Amino acid sequence: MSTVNVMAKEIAAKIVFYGPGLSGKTTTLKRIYETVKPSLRGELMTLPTEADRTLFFDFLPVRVERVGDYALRLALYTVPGQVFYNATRKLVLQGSDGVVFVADSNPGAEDANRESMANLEENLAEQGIQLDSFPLVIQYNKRDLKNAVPISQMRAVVNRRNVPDFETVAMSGDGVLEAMKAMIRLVIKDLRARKIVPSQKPRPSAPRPELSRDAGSSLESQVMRHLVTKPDAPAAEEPAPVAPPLVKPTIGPVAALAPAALIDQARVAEVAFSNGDFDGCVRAVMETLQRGLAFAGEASVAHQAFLLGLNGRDVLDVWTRAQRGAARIDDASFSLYVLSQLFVRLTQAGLPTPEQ
Ligand SMILES: Nc1nc2c(ncn2[C@@H]2O[C@H](COP(=O)(O)OP(=O)(O)OP(=O)(O)O)[C@@H](O)[C@H]2O)c(=O)[nH]1
Ligand SMILES: [Mg+2]
Repeated sequence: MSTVNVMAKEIAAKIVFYGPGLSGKTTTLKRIYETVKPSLRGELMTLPTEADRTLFFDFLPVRVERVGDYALRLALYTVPGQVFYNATRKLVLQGSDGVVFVADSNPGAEDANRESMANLEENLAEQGIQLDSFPLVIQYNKRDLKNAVPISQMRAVVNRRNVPDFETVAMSGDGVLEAMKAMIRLVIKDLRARKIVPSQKPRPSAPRPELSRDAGSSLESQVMRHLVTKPDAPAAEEPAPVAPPLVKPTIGPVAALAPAALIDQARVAEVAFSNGDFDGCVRAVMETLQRGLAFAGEASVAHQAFLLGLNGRDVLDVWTRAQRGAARIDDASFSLYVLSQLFVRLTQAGLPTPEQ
């Protein structure tokens, strides 16, 4: 869910890469990570199994320096494509502002593409969202395959809505940024239509901008100038201003979402995770959860979770995993995920208040 901090003039939007198993979602995110200026990106967090399949989700925070008067912060997620991870897909999809659907051009993947698109539609509908009016972009990935399914056939299977679509080769990065660019444009348009972001007002003192195809394209070029590093791109007319780093390198994606009062504790959990100390990670998450939930007021943990709109079963699950000990990587990653949810809920609730 997009959040707008009017005081800080910052918009945060969540974009999810969706699609069948092995279609190239994680590879796409890795290419984006490599392309974005280091000063504008956070850590890429991936949680693969031994066979390199996404277990829970991948996450990459990216900061686009300016959209009009606002700084745009994007949280890019991939879902696990394997059919039996639907519960995880639903969780990751919650509160998303746009979806990049990564379809597989492999001839054997036609059914999987169709089923994954239907699954997206169904999971969004459960959240009260109609795909017809939701920002959606399609990548036809693996176009390098000699026997790639013809585009017209791919379109017939996954693009009945005629949304912007792109041929991509995530392995080399071909087309990936074009798709991302279209996604950003649609998300911003949608945020404006929903009046979450104010429309760009003309500035009387500013020189008249050159005519562009539409309002979005000038915005888009502004966004991309700040976002992308292309080694072979011609030099920009004026040097892009140096942006402050999104997060200090020592802060990972979970701590980056934390309110200031909880950043250090969240970092303890993240550092434990990256050191393979999964027990320590789950314990640190539990302590941080307790402190964070306390911002909801004096009440039982269940009531605090309820007030913040957190799933009580998830909170209980973290508790159980912490008590049980001998935590594994999935215990730790699940705990970090629940902690991220808490941070998002706290931000939405405006907690902690300055007095706290
Ligand atoms: N030929 C070709 N292979 C690709 C391309 N993109 C990804 N792959 C390969 O496809 C396989 C799966 O890629 P991933 O990015 O892990 O796929 P995924 O969609 O994240 O898969 P899940 O996490 O299981 O849902 C890997 O072996 C990639 O190297 C591409 O554009 N062309
Ligand atoms: Mg993956």
